[in-house]
Amino acid sequence: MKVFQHVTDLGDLNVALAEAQEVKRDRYQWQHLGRNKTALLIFFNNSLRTRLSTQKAAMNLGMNVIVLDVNQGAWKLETERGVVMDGDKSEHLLEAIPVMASYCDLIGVRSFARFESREDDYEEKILNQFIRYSGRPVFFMESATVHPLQAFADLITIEEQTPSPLPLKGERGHLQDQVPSQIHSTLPLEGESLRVGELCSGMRGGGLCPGRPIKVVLSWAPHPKALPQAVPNSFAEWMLAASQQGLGIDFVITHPEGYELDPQFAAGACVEYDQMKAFEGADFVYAKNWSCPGVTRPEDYGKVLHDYHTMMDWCVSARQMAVTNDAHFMHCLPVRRNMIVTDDVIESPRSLVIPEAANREISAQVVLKRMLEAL
Ligand code: AN0
Ligand code: CP
Repeated sequence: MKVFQHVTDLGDLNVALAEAQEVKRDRYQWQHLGRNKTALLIFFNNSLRTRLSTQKAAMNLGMNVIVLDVNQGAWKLETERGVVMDGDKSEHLLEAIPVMASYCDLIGVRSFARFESREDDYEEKILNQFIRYSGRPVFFMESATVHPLQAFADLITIEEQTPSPLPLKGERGHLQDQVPSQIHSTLPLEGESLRVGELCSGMRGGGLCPGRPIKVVLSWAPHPKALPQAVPNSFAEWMLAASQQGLGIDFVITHPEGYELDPQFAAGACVEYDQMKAFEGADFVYAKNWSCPGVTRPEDYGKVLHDYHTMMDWCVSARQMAVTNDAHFMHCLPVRRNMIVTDDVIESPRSLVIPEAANREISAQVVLKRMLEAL
């Protein structure tokens, strides 16, 4: 693997999920792969989980790790070509990238959306320069539009928390032998594809039953500041891919009008503007704030569309969770309590925020392992 950006970079998700479980069984069994190899982790933005979990994953593989916080101690970097550099930026990305690449074997980059230009953000102007000019494998640690290490960890978490693991292709016969209460999910027969969005028309009542996919709901929630779309973009992309690969997931997105996600990530998803309706019968609720993606309102790209005080109904609380199928609560963290989710929901036994964060080490290790194997 030379680039880790999209779900397609990982190939078959059943294989990747099995590899994640193999990592969990013994995460130190590939130390030889990383011997005398160096991972460089470059942060243009803050991080707690990505920084620690990716560093830990690299160390599990026997790698050396260098972490650079560009805004703390490095020269301020110019990213535009053709600029007369008479301002506060002392170095250009076009020199910095090959220099940094000369000290390492793999490069991870975090560079959030800047909200200055939708075109620049959605063209991944910064990360694409790393891919083009570093000559090294590059993995995205949250870029302007995607956060694939998070989405992979989320998928691992959903699979683990589904009582009967999401079945592999061809296991339907095996599932039919089980008693209904053991079965939490199923998938189409070989050759059938799951129709994403069918849930909108035919929602089941409570109780798990054989022959039905699990229902995963991505819900917008209020936040005082403009946040990127990277996390919901990737979550949508990965849930839809999992669905299309037959992992038995019905995926629904709920948000106020104006927050429609870019079709390159969310096309085919069922969108329900009524949050309570979307939550009915959900098995997993994934909360996240995002700013206006500029799809239905191009002029509002990167904006918070309403005063958050008027949107507090969207904060995930016991009221919404009551209509779910005893759903698990998920969030990528960091989370603002009593904005995105109430204290009682995030502290409840159904909350997965800690195992989800722990799985960041696993998703990163699968990705780094594949990159080392391809060196
Ligand atoms: C970032 C975001 O929403 O993209 C990182 C989340 C992993 N969150 C904040 O900036 C608070
Ligand atoms: N979820 C996540 O990426 O967290 P950090 O921003 O702390 O890395």
